[in-house]
Amino acid sequence: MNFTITKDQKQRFAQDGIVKLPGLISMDLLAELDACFEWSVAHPGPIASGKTDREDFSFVDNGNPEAKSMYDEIVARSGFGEVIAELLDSQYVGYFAEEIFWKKGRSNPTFWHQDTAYQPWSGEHWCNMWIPLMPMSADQSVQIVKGSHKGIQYDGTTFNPKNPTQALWGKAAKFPPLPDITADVAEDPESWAILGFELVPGDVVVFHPHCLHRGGGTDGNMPERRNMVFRFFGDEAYYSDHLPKTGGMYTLKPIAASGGGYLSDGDRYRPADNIQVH
Ligand SMILES: O=C(O)CCC(=O)C(=O)O
Repeated sequence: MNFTITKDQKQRFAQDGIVKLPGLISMDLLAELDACFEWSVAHPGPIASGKTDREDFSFVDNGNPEAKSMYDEIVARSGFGEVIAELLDSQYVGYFAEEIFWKKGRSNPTFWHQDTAYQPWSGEHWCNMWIPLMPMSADQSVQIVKGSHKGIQYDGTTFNPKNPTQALWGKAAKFPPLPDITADVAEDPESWAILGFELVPGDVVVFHPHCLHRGGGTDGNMPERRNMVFRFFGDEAYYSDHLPKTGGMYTLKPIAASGGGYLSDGDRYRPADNIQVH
């Protein structure tokens, strides 16, 4: 992959928690990613949500075990590992898994959340590579609260369309409730410092998954959105025991460590099942 990360891009990611890498992906690789996307839509995994056989839908698939070898293979030869190593200043880069988003017609945004309310992750060296497969406005693509990757852990959302801030863990955890950023911003556009980018295919956005972030919905003005996300971790990525063992929507399973046994609090994040890509 012929791409040099600039000092400014490194600084943006470290300080803001998000950076746009314009034109990172070649049209050939993009065509391959598009074919992977089509495969994922045709073969939803066990936790996929949304049906695509209607006018209005929001389809999301996440870490499909049947798709693992396909995504491991393409990510390993894509050159993304080198780019992430440079961006994070990390010797090691591991690849976690894919997430697929296809929204059409009238569909809700992906509500504000931090991935660390769902995953046992901590440390500086985590990133989501957010890849648009069609042109998008800043409002339609991913947006973050500037600098929130350095901030506190809020409760997660259950992604209930009737209640976008419904607590994921509630009393099972001591997290502060998720703020209603959408409502706050509707009342006062300056209430939160929000960053996002207009994108065309080939561009990539990289952001830290502890950032408060959301993805746009679709409507009459922007009737379709297709994108995929690849998650990576580096030297300073740790397993963290900050999530309750029970009581939320998810039961976290123990994660087998690459060195044997299971990951525990404070361990460098090196799962047996994830590949090294740099
Ligand atoms: O694309 C979206 O709608 C949300 C993206 C997201 O939540 C993520 O990348 O973790």
